[in-house]
Amino acid sequence: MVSKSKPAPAKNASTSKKAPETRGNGDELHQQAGGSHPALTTNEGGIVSDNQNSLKVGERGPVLLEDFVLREKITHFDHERIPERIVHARGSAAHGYFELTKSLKKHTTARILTEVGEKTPVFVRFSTVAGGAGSVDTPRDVRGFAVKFYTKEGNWDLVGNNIPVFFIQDAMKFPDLVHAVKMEPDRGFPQAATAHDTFWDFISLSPESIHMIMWAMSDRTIPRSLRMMEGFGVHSFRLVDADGKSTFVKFHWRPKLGLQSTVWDEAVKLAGADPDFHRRDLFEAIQGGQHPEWELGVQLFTEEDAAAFPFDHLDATKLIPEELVPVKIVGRMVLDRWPDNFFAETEQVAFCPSHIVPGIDFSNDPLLQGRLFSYLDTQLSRLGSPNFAQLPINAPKCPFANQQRDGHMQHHVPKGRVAYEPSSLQGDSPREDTRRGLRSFPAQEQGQRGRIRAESFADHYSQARLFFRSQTPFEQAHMASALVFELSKVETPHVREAMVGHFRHVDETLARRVADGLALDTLPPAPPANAPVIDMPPSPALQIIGKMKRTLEGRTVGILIDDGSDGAAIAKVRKAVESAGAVVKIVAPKLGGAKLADGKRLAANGQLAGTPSVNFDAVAVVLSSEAAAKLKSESAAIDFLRDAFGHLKAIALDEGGRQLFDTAGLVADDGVFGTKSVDAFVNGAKTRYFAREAKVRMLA
Ligand code: HDE
Repeated sequence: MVSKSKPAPAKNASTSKKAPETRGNGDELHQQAGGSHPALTTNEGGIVSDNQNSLKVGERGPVLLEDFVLREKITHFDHERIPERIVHARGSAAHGYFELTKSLKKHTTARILTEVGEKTPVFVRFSTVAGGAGSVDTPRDVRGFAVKFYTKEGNWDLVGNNIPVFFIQDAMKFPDLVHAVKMEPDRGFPQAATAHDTFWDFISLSPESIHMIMWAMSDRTIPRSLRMMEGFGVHSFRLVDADGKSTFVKFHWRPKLGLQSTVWDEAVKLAGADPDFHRRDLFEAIQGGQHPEWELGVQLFTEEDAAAFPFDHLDATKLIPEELVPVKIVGRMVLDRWPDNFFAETEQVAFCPSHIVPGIDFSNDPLLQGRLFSYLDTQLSRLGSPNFAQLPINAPKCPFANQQRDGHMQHHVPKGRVAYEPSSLQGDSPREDTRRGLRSFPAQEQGQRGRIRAESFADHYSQARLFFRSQTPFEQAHMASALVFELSKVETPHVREAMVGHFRHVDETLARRVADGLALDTLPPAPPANAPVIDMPPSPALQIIGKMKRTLEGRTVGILIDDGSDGAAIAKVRKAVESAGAVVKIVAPKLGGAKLADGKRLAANGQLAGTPSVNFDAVAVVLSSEAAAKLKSESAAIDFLRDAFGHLKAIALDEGGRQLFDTAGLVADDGVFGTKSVDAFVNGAKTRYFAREAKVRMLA
């Protein structure tokens, strides 16, 4: 006999406090008999009597085609996926608000930049670039940083990255760049990685990419958390004031928690330990009330200022050093609400750099100009209809009206006869407004038509040199090692050699370190440079280590315990860590926790085998001698300490912890503390121990 019994209704697992949407009027007819759950219905509202069994002839007979309930359910399921983004497919997003702290009234009419204290809702999506939607969170990759401001004057999308420059100067090259970085078309790998032949082949033949390559090989592309990244609008935009005067602007986001990155070995291990590391981190921070926050900064400059720069600001492979044009902080952005539904919001959000508001305008950056076309175009294939703007996540939160009509999935039901303009038949049909409307800056443009690359875009190496020479020695070593790692995955010798040739223009010592790491006997020749390479004064603002904040805020400390651990020592560490603004997670061989020395059981947040120390910013190990002896033969416990040490983290140890530390063959340094000196540990955990690195790995 086939069972017709129904499983108990699952508890609503939604994180939202709102009641699940009932889609319908929720009238008495549609209440489940005798319960508080709404009745399960078809899309047409018909109440479903059996959601477990399809309609059959007899118990073991064929299923009937007339089972429209089954067909509707399966058909909908078959069409659940939409095309993932061609780039930036893997992303995580959150809601929040932007608040202006300093008015830019002198420069723009855009209300969002003139009304101090006004809060504007935002939706922010962070992403990796190269991998598919299901790829891991921690590959070496640029991160997208896209902000949709729902302003009172319409939506403004600032679609940026966590790096202030880009690989190419002209949109014409974008499909080539992306084809080169994505998995190779004949073999279908590697996923989410630049470390392969086609990427480096393209780069070796595109010297304009070398500056961006310096950034991509720095620790900027292996961030510790999405909450600890900077963001950049990249291109120059224009601010336009009430008199029509324009000022150029570059936008910057500064994380309140400071910049922080992982080390490469940690990023690689995180990919296995938690493929969703960044998404989970953002989710847990927001759900836990630690709302991530950024400052908005602007670099403002005039056409005349720009003429004096030793580079062209319209070239997206160049940045404007802060020493040349300071970054003024004008606002703050807080992310305080996780989306209710991943697909409806994070997947369906459609960012377009062409979405601006009056008072903001574009520059002639040829990369930006290409983007103004691309994003609208891609939404049509991704979301399937020009009506994507009507989706709740995309719709403006200010009034909007026009004569655009119909199309797939039209949600609006416009009233009246008039769907055109000019018209005289309907008093309430929308009209243009020359006073308040979007206006383009009336720049004078002239010149010869042609497929031309500006002379002023010719210098590809000076800013690459500026970036490399501005880094601390630790960061330079990470960059050289990243290059050796990446190029060691390249099978074609001439591609590796061509890259080393380019580095000779950046910095001869860098080229030598990479050549040495690849075991090249001679330094390949440098290719001819199109323009003389100039030395600019180093810019410490380009470092990460220099911009790390000494803080434990927003960080996580893991405490490894087992049966017999000292409860008082654990409590002391927890208290000190929590009062420094960090979260504590207990790790034990068994999830149910451990029976402490005082007989009480302490539950764990993670089982040791599945919770390695890469999950944490610092660790404490509190163990009885017996447990330490037992864990000597548990590689997860040994690796817990070895990795924490190797990833340059602070470590606190009690007696038993110290025994395990010795078993792991580690030698204490100034980043290793006793659990008795909790304050020293908490203070020490606010940073990483870069000087330790020379003891744990051979860097290029
Ligand atoms: Fe994008 N980019 N891009 N890009 N980009 C897309 O739009 C494109 C560029 C950036 O979270 C696509 O909706 C071209 C620079 C972010 O939904 C696509 C060019 C910067 C996101 C597209 C660039 C970015 C995208 C893919 C060269 C930093 C994710 C799906 C002219 C300033 C937005 C989509 C999100 C997404 C095209 C270069 C940032 C195909 C043609 C430079 C953050 O339209």
